Amino acid sequence: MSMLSFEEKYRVRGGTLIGGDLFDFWVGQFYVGFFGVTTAFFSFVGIAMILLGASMGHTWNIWQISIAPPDISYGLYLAPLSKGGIWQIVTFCALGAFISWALREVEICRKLGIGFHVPIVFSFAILAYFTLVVIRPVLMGAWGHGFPYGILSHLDWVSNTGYQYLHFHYNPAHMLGATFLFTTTLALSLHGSLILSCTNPKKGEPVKAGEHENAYFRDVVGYSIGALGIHRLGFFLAISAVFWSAVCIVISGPFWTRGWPEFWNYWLNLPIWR
Ligand code: UQ1
Repeated sequence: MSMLSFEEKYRVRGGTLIGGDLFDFWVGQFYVGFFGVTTAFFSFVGIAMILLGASMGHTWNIWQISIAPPDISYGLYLAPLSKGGIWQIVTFCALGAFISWALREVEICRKLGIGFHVPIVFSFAILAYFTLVVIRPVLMGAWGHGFPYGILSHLDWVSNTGYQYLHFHYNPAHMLGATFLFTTTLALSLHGSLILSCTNPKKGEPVKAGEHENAYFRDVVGYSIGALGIHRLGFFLAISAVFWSAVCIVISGPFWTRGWPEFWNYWLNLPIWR
């Protein structure tokens, strides 16, 4: 892999959060660090537990393998390995690996002297998972409210949980989450196509830059948000999508137990109509 011009200055010691110089080294092109070691450890143990859980199941069909959480009757206690305990260990390892990865990103940001935008946005993704398997189950009083780890089984869980509230599209936070999700894909498609169009001009023509990018959007919609602005907009849209998705599921159960369409009866019940 080619060396970037600033790599000499970036590949230096320091910037670590923990462990000092002990893990401050690279394996090939990959920075290790204390959190690289913990990421590897949690990933190894977590995947080993998934394989153990799969071996105790009734199928090796990749679509049907599933590691289920404990029965609701176990509440917030630890369950035997074969009765959801594996799910609990996998959940712990997954969070250990995700958080380690985010902290490794922080160490790399510190070495590069850049902002912490990447680990901050990634922590929103971790928050979404944490909401589903820890915050909501704890608020509802049982680990059994977490979702099962399987390709089809987690889809069944989403479908069943949605129908439990009759129609999730009437959940106001779900509306915001879905709208931000679609707007994120719109913004990224506009941005990705604009950058590709400027960096791949007709054969023989020079690569275009900022002026052309601004001119294109001023001509087509009368406004250009700018090269830095589009990334700030993407950052905002992406974390908003994840944030409202987390809100939409955490309020379903702990805050609202009936069908979501019924929620809007509050409007008809306002005293102003009497
Ligand atoms: C934009 O205005 C812009 O500035 C030049 C970009 O920068 C590279 C973009 O990628 C995009 C997509 C836009 C257009 C965005 C809006 C909100 C008009």
